[in-house]
Amino acid sequence: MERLELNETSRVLVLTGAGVSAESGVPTFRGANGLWEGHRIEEVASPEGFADDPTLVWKFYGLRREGALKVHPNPGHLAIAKLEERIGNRFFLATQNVDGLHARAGSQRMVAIHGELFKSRCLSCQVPFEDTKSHLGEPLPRCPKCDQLIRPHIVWFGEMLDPDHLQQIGSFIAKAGSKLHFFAVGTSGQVYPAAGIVDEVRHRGGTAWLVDVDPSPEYAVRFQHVIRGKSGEVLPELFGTG
Ligand code: BV8
Ligand code: ZN
Repeated sequence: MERLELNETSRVLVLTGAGVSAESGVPTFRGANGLWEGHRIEEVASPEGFADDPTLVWKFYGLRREGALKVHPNPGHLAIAKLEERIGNRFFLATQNVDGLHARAGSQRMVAIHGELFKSRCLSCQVPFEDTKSHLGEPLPRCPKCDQLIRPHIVWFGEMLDPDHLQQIGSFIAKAGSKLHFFAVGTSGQVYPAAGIVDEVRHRGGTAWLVDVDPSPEYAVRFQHVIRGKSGEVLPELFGTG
């Protein structure tokens, strides 16, 4: 397998998707071919879906909360956290995953660009709070202050990502320029704006690597290096943190 040669000016940006949690036992979206119990994920993970049927949407997230509480970080998560430990502020991680496994593996310099499964927020108060409850089989959760519905603190399809997250990613790429090594790990590159990060990296002269057990061709063509394999096996070797 190709080796990553880092020197003391190299900077590393990692983007992870559902594939990096697959070896922890968390199902991927493509694996479910975009369906959950016969519903299209885009329908369930959307503000319209929540407005139409908040009970169904809470069932989707409540079951995922229960599942995510039972899983643990895998060697792929750990290799990413170890690389951060080694190069400090020359490292940054953007994850599309909401399962919290990167933080549990020790990652700190990171943004969860599609939200966090174990946080909820009131539709009108808007302040996110820690919430590990599945709310399954209970009445819909309501805000103790204003009695408005509570929703998962997740970025749904059709919703804006946190501009601060995008700003942190953009400035990391701009500052790194040609010194940047960008790794997209376990993502099919279908969801924007995350899927567009590789184009920004290339535009700035960075080097792009894709690590995926089954790379999607229309995404892979945008990378200089494509490594086919499981992230839990590839990353410890590639990052030399095995
Ligand atoms: C926005 C939270 C705009 C939910 C997620 C038409 C209609 C409506 C919207 C759009 C449209 N066209 C484009 C859009 C925009 C839309 C989008 O891109 N849609 C796609 C489907 C076309 N994007 C949005 O809506 C975003 N917001 O654009 O706002 C806007 C602008 C102005 C004003 C207002 C709004 C918001 C996107 C965020 C959606 N939320 N997550 C939840 O998780 O419950 S997305 C969700 O799906 C995940 O977070 C993730 O991002 C995505 C799934 O992608 P992956 O992570 O890549 O997972 P996948 O299963 O696809 O792939 C896994 C890969 O791993 C595979 O390649 C597999 O081979 C590999 N793998 C498996 N095992 C392993 C492995 N690799 C290595 N090792 C292994 N062991
Ligand atoms: Zn409230």
